[in-house]
Amino acid sequence: MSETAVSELIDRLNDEATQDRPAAETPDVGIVMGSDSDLETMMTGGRRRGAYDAFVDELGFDEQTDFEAPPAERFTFETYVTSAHRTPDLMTAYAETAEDRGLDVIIAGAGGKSADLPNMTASIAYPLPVIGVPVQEKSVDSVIGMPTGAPLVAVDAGKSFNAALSAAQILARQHDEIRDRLVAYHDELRSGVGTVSRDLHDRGTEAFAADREE
Ligand code: AIR
Repeated sequence: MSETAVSELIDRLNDEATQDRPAAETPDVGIVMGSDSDLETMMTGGRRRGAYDAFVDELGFDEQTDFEAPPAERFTFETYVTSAHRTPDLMTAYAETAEDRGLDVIIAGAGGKSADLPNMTASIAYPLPVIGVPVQEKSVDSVIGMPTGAPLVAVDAGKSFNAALSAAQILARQHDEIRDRLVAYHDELRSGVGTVSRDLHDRGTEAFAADREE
């Protein structure tokens, strides 16, 4: 990220924090990641589905790309890259302005052994809840190892899909519509297991596995 881009983003966040926009028009969830190399794990999964898939495909959220022009969908998230080590000032600005910008919860993901974006964001954005996503297995300790009095909730390595569900659970305490969407998602999940179980048993392993590989 060029120096100008970093300063512009910091100015933008600070400006947005002064706008006092109605809650329905600001992003409900802020997603930050340490690098765009985290994108697949954080958003669209690859081997596993990610936070983007959970929000957009399962819960009907939309991505808000312009703070001043919200999409028609009521519930939204926004996405930024900010590194605890390469751009500590941008990380700080994001966390400091999060509440005033109208966010209700942050999902923060980072990888490597010094995955400090989630824990630092949680400390600065406090009392806003932060859900940490260790991008890799080796990042788990640095994400979750917080001292007493400095809270952070976290999901297992790579499980950004679950981070999105957890964020929605927090929002659902205020919004019945999100609660209903979460329940509908869970009902679908249950019935999917039922269908698979019945097919596996009734068709037998060989036929079931052959169809799966196609
Ligand atoms: N990272 C970036 N800044 C601080 C940290 N810990 C993490 C990113 C990514 C990993 O370092 O979250 O998972 C490697 O980043 P990159 O950009 O070298 O691919």
